[in-house]
Amino acid sequence: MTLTNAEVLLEDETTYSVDQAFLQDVIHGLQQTPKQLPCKYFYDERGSILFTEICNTPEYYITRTELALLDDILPEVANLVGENANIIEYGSGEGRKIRRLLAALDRPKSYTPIDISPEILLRSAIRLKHEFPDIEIHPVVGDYTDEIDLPVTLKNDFQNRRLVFFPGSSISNFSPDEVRRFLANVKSLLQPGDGLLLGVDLIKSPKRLHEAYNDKEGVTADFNLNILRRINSELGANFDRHQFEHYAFYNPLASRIEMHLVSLARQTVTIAGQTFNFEQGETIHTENSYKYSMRGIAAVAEECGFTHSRMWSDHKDLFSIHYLTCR
Ligand code: AVI
Repeated sequence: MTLTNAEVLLEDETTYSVDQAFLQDVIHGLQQTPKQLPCKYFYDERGSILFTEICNTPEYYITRTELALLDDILPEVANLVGENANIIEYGSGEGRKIRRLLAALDRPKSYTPIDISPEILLRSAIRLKHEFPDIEIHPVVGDYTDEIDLPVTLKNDFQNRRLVFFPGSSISNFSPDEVRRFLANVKSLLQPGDGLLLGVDLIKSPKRLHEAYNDKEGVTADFNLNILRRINSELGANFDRHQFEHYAFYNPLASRIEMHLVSLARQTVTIAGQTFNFEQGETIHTENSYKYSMRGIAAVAEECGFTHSRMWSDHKDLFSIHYLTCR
């Protein structure tokens, strides 16, 4: 069997066409000790639906707190951003937050959503064009962990301020090194004086955090286990998802929620002709979700070439939004 080919040979001699990057990341992750899988692979169609359901669970405070906070601060944000700004959003999603931002700003000139999924981009671009006919919309297909090539019209506009919008605390799922790389990538798109509006989840009671990642209905558990279903269906693997259990806990030393899948038995799994052995109790580390203090995120931003101009949090200090200005 060779991984350079677009097809892999299964045990029963049939061939299977796979996404090579996905296969290599899965094999590489499961060869590590402890085993791990990149959390970006949660988001196939079913995973994205489950994530939207997580956002609506009573325990997951992030989405509703950020939306309410954003509503409160929009007039101040509009003042900071000024008129005719070019808005760039990383990971555009279903668009609830950007709608509010675009409606609040003073005649924004353009909106550039960046997303890995062309379908999501197209859908949101059509809807937004309909709602905001005067705003230029320039969708860009791209992985926001990589460098982004902006549309030429935007590249050539040195006159109007750019604002990068990165809500939802998606920054939480980056390692400290990845955060620095990400901020450097954002900075490369900006001129001094341009802004970054960043949503960041805050350190809080471990109990509250634990509940948010262990909702009673088990939606987060389904979301976590869905990655095994995805590996089975897209890479022809044979994970038995009933032999794995969702396990999420707050690690206060690292200020992060860790999500794992724990093997409930000694078992062997085959993926594209390679076997992986699991001991009973062995885990696959599937996600980290880092929580920050206000001062912590301000320090990282300053270190990465931004001035920490303004920050807001809700009255319970659950969530924060930061306006960073490129130096
Ligand atoms: C997308 N991201 C900010 C979510 C988080 O809270 O880290 C992903 C998530 N994982 C489990 N629940 C939600």
